[in-house]
Amino acid sequence: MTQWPADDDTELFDLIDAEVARQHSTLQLIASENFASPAVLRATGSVLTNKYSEGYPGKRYYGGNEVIDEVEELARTRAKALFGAEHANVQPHAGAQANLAVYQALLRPGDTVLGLRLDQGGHLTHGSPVNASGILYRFVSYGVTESDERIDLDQVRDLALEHRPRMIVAGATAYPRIIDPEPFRQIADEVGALFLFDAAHVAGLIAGGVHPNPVPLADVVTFTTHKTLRGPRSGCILSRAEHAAAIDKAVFPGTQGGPLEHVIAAKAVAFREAATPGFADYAASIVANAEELARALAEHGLRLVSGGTDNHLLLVDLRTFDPELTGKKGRLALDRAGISLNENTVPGDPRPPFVTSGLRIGTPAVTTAGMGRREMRLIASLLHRVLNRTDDDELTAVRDEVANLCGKFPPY
Ligand code: DSN
Repeated sequence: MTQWPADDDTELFDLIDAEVARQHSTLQLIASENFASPAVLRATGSVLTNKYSEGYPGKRYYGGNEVIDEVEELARTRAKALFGAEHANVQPHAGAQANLAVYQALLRPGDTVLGLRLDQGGHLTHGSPVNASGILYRFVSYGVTESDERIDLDQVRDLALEHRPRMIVAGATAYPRIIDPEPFRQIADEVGALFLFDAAHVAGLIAGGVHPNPVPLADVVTFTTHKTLRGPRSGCILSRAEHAAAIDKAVFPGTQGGPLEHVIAAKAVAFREAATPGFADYAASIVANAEELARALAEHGLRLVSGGTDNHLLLVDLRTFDPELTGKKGRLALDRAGISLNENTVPGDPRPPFVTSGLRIGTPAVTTAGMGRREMRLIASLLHRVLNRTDDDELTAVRDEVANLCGKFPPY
């Protein structure tokens, strides 16, 4: 038997215990987070982490991959079945790597691409000048309308006709409404562009049948597996068969080395879990909770971007509630009260992204924990108390109430 070093790293494992305690005693309202299932955690922590498996099932550069091949094939098969896709690449380490690989597969440096503005809900990999996407490709950004703060499809079409992009990207990280893939497909067809739908945030809502599935319409769909989909921290690419070879080549050897097969195994577990009727109920509850939270916050006088939500997140514009209160100040106060979320720019935000005038609030994790509409109303009142310029005693009182609430809904 191998003489392993003693399992006595209390310095590190005490920190993990502290994080377990934090996740059990504070409210997790970050829209891109969730609690992974015990089975997902088990696969992620398995001996599959020991294996090198550069290449793909049946075409590896290392021996001993007969079991790994079955694991990765299972993940690919389940991903394709869950979303009805012709091809799946389950190797991207994260959403950013998935998007970068798609660009490398289907674009040439300098090609023009349309994407949603970062400060109106887009993502760094949709053309930010500080990201490889914005450095290597010529991104042109569309935004939301001033009137109803929904994606301005007229602008998408006008920009597409003017710039003739090689690709149009739909998808967002801070947009509280359904993104309908149909008009994007039509515009892409009109100008001969490829259509990429980045479903990172809403993959679980699509799998659960509460949002339209972009797979039949888009050339490629990328997503992350750890947000609404509730799997391990990772990414995935679905595509039409005609793009399969180029995408596989762009993931490996194009942009990544050895795949993380323990995480791929955990993705397989998550895809199976997401195919159950229970998951469809879960996805519907995420949205119902977000709608209830939005209603209750509006009753407390907080303005919601676009007037509400029909997905897993809401964006609060703090400017009308308290012109002096920035997103950052709000988030820091909420952190002290045991409520975890992030500051976010809102459309037309005059403040920089590090300060912002908004808060992004998500319901995937609290819904996994079993909270429902009644708890959403309580959470709205706790949020309101903190944002209402509370003193230290009030923050402590809210923190105690948060711990009491979370104690009734332990995720593990
Ligand atoms: N960081 C993710 C989010 O919070 O939305 C996007 O990459």
